[in-house]
Amino acid sequence: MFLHYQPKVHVRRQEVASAEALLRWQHPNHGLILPGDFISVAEEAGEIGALTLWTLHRVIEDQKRLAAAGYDIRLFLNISGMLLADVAFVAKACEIVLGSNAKLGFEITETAVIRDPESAIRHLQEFAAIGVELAIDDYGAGLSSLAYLKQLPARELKIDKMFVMQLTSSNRDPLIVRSTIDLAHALEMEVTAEGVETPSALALLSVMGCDMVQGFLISRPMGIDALEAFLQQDSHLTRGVSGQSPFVRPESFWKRA
Ligand code: G
Ligand code: MN
Repeated sequence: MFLHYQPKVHVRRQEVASAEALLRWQHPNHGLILPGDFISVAEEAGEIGALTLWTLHRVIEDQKRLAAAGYDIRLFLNISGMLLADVAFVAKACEIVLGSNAKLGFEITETAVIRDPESAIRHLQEFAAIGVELAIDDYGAGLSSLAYLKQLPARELKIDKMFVMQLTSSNRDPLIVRSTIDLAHALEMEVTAEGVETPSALALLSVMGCDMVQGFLISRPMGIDALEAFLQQDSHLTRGVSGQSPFVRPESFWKRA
């Protein structure tokens, strides 16, 4: 198992705001396996807690390494909904986070909260209280949980990529995305669009007031070395004489693509 990181870029500030850790499994026979194909297996086998704590340790090491290199960005990891009801996991995770002094965030899918809202909300408040920023992941993909949304101590709402990937080719998705952005802002949350793959989607999201974007247009998930190089390149470009940010590419770039 190893981690890849995918940056989230702040649209107005034109800078990398944070990055999300994504677990990958390099299997000797089956090749690269993505979390969608093994997380549920780990959950069923009762191994998800141990796997997530392992990930947490790795992410803390990587966050410290980036901070030491001058890029003290927050690193997010995905937390399975199952673990939000697990008292032992929450206690251990809090202990590790408190001892780490690293800038961290947890991404939580909304469906996770619906299963056992009371303990989930209480545990999320414990994480928030020790400085872990919370993001609601894959918003819109599960059952709607507007009733819980307002109770969660989350600072960020991530719109599921299924709405973003068809943004400029569908009639309804732009309406859903725009109203979700407005809803999140009304609840004083920042909005991230995942699955941003085209310049036209980025342009539309920017006009709609979306705060952050993540997707193949900006970067594919990459190893920690590549992330550090990406951040280095980004800081040079944003400080550059032209004042041009790497995310604003010349017209010729899009014509090629
Ligand atoms: O559930 P979650 O949103 O954490 O899933 C992230 C997954 O989506 C990762 O495995 C990542 O490789 C994939 N992903 C990230 N950006 C894009 C994108 O722009 N398009 C598509 N199709 N997949 C993406
Ligand atoms: Mn996620």
